[in-house]
Amino acid sequence: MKTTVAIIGAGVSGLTLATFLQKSGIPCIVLERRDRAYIEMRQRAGVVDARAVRMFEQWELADKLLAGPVAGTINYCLNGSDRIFELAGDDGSGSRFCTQQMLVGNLMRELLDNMNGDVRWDAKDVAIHNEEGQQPHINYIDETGTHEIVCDYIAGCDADLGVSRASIPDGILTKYTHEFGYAWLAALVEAPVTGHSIMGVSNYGCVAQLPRGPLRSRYYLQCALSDNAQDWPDERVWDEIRLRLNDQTVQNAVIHDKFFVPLRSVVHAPMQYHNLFLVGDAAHLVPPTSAKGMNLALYDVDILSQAIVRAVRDHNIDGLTNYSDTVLPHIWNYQDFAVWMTDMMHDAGDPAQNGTFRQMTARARLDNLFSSPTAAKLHNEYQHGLN
Ligand code: RFL
Repeated sequence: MKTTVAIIGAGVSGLTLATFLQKSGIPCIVLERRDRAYIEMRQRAGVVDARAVRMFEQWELADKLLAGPVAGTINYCLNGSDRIFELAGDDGSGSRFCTQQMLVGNLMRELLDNMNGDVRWDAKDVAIHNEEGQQPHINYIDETGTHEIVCDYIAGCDADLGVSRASIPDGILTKYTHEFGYAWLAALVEAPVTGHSIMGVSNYGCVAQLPRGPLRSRYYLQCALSDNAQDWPDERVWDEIRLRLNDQTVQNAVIHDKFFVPLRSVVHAPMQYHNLFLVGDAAHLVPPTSAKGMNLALYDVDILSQAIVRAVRDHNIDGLTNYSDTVLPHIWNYQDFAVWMTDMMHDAGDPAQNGTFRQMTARARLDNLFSSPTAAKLHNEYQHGLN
């Protein structure tokens, strides 16, 4: 089997890239190790930033793919005292509340039902062959047997633990990483956000509540890296939410799932090797405090899809040659933003001999967002998505 682009991974980046290529008339095949039902129910991000909204608009896909209202405000409350930050632009444009699950479901319908796209679910043992001077090809196994796909380009959209980055020989990539030293407990609850989305700072650690559709929300609570499910029975989750929001009126609700996310930042560079291009979480991770992981993945897709279209249609490979150099400055800007947000929102664990030095500088930074129009403007630019 021959195609132009083999895409490894049918997450948000793989499906978006496939949709853009298919719309451009460029043949591609997506290989996904899980089944469609699993991908459709995976719940993660909740906001598509304004830059990504514009990207979908340019492809005339925004109306089909994005649902949900503009994210107009965020409550950076401090020990329960409201501090409402205005996010939306003067013209009402801005980031949109649209869960990753909804975007992925809509992409699948657009790609498979409307565009006749080719996604191979349950593709196991994907092996990438990307040696210099040879035609790239991919082998995989499914229930019908062993298959080979010969292609011109490979997009590694298979996240941090996938095979794409792992296929690059040792010594080519540099890994840059930062561990924050604490984690988030993420709890999906049967209760909507009733007012503003909350990113709360408190003397007991960070607390966040973000919408996940009209009936549900996800709470995030700062916790220790070593914490596990036994440490956090449902009753404790609700007690901590009430404590950190300083609001005893918050009612317990059904908790659908709980999991732990260690907060860390990672960049692997360069983001390409011969004809393989790394996209999204395969190349970089940001802590979810920044709410940018999915949006950075969409940024990579934007740059890569344009480069592939130019290479195939105009035989101009400059965009592909420069893919990594084009994308990485944006990624580093957002790594900086993520560190800034994460340090500001959390109790970073001051050593006893320092008093609460880091906590105090974090609070000063938060105050600045509400006292300095310049700081607020810069924050808004990052939230909307830098060009
Ligand atoms: P995905 O979406 O994880 O998709 C990767 C796909 O690759 C498949 N795969 C393979 N397929 C074939 N062969 C293999 N060997 C394979 N190995 C893996 C997987 O099955 C999967 O289908 O990666 P992608 O496309 O790079 O997208 C990245 C985003 O999903 C991620 O950055 C965001 O979810 C991060 N994130 C958030 N981002 C935001 O922009 N805003 C948020 O509010 C936000 N909240 C979050 C988040 C991530 C979280 N977790 C779970 C870390 C909240 C949380 C809790």
